[in-house]
Amino acid sequence: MLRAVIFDVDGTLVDSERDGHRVAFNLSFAEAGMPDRWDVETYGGLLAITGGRQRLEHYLLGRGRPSIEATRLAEHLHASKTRSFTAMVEAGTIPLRPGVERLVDGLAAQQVPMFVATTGSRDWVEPLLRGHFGSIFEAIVTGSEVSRLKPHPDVYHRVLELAGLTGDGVVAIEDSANGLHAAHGAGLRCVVVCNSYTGGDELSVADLVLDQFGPPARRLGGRDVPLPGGALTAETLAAVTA
Ligand code: XBP
Ligand code: MG
Repeated sequence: MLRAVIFDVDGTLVDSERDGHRVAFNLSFAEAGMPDRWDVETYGGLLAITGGRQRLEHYLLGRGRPSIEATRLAEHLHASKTRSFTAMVEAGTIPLRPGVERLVDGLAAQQVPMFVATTGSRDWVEPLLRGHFGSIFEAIVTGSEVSRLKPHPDVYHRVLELAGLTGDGVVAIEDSANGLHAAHGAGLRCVVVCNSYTGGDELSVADLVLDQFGPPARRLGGRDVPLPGGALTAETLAAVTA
């Protein structure tokens, strides 16, 4: 029985990394007068480090910055990056992945409780989710509220605590190996809908792996029409918990 669904954000609900976060990080380098720029391939490698501030610190240490300087500079750059990315969110430039709205609407129609567990910062997570979904999520836990980020399960444990649930009948929807390990670490089933950055991740322990959510809903006379095979639906998620 499907008791709840917990969504990841970056790479899952939204394809936000290549043309969103990466661009915001490069704006923060430019604003600081630094020559560094993360191209698409470099950023893909850095995504192994979860947390934008931690990703910056890792990069700066790797470029030979002394530890204290790397920590201080990462904090400064990440604050700037978060302002830029929040502005991108508020300008409506971070769209949902195709098929996400259909799945969320389908779960809402069946009164399946939905939650969010993300590594991203609350500053931008809130306006992003509010802008796309209103107040449909019963609880949202972000990287701002936990000390250990994915692949640690802390963010999922926090959601389960707020929801008053155990892992039984709860499915996480993720996009990456880091997210998969966090969800499994919290005792959840996990469906991975990978993307151009995470298709090469080691995902063999996932309960289901897809490369897309399926097409957007097709409405005929104001109601959804059945979709061709391969679309992720509430029924698929219920089958994963069986
Ligand atoms: C993905 C992350 C985040 C984003 C950047 O989070 O690791 O750090 O890349 O956002 P998830 P911040 O897939 O768990 O949603 O700069 O705010 O960390
Ligand atoms: Mg993700």
